[in-house]
Amino acid sequence: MDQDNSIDLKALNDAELVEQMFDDMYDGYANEIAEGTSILLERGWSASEVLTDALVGGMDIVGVDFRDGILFVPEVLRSANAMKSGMEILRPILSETGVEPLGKMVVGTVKGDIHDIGKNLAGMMMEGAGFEVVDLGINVDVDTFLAALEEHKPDILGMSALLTTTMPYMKVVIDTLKEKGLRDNCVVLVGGAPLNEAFAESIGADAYCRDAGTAVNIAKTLTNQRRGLAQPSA
Ligand code: B1M
Repeated sequence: MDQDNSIDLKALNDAELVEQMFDDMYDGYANEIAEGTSILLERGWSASEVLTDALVGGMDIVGVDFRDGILFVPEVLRSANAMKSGMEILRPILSETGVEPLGKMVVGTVKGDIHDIGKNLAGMMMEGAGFEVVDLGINVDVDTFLAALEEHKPDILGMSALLTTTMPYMKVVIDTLKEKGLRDNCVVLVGGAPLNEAFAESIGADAYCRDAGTAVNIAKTLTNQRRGLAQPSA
């Protein structure tokens, strides 16, 4: 399927290879992204360097042309698929942990929103840091979130939204938790490109996570704080 792409990726130096991966991400060449990811790892790049500098960098370029109407949904889906092929190789490395779970997170992309790359990344990084992660997927409604909180009793509820039209749904979930007296049972973390700290605060979340690494740091801090506090049961 990646017919004309006869470039020998191994023959390229690091900078050329990353540049080529940007092109391959743009063109949605999943096999080439997987190969490029493996080559960079073999050359000693860390998983997070490959992720940030090659994969996310490539997706940023796709995002700009999507915004400007140069790329459309089918093409961007192919790029997303290519990105996932690289992420699958990084997943075991990012998720590697030998320690006892630090806590549990239930995470999902909110109702109306099908973007899942960032949510998946945050999940992988959390697993890598030693958290158990229950991923509810995309387009998750409030009832599904509530059922998962009841079933898994997580320390953290993570929500992701990439659209300005879906981010208000996070407030629907938090308000429902409040109405049912469940809000204090877990830390609520929110993430996604259109959010910011002020928004997180305004909807009653505990914190906004700018990126997956930030999510890990905040999750550790807030779960430790919670455990340090004497929890009056229920
Ligand atoms: Co969409 N899309 N998209 N899209 N898409 C954006 C978000 C957009 C900014 C593009 C643009 O115009 N430049 C724009 C939103 C504009 C807005 O609302 N202001 C947009 C639009 C408009 C749409 C559609 C409406 C287009 C249409 O149909 N006309 C449509 C909506 C569908 C829907 O959801 N109902 C749509 C569809 C799609 C695709 C299906 C084609 C595809 C998604 C495929 C998939 O995810 N499986 C897609 C993609 C790929 C994008 C862009 C190009 C890339 C998003 C991405 O994956 N980024 C995006 C443009 C952009 O952001 N550059 C765009 C990489 C990812 C690693 O970053 O998700 O921000 P991010 O995650 C980060 C942090 O935000 C944070 O950590 C992550 C890692 O560091 N984080 C969390 C995220 N979630 C977290 C949860 C946490 C913690 C941290 O919990 C604890």
